[in-house]
Amino acid sequence: MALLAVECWALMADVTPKQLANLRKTFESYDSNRDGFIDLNEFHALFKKLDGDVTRGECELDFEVADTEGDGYIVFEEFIV
Ligand SMILES: [Ca+2]
Ligand SMILES: [Ca+2]
Repeated sequence: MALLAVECWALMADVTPKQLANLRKTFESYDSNRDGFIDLNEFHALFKKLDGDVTRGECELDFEVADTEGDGYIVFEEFIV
């Protein structure tokens, strides 16, 4: 049976299925419109929650780092790596 990329990563990083489930829950809590991606708006909202006044510009830099494919969305795989 083929493993999903996320499951491969979990094996390599020694992440238990339970930790993986928690990560997915965290991801889903950030994905406020539930489309399976975190976009810049959701990312910014998250940052504001964590650290009061972060500007959108500051967020954009971190967003670009996290969005390794550069498609403007953070998927679960990009989120956890
Ligand atoms: Ca979303
Ligand atoms: Ca992406």
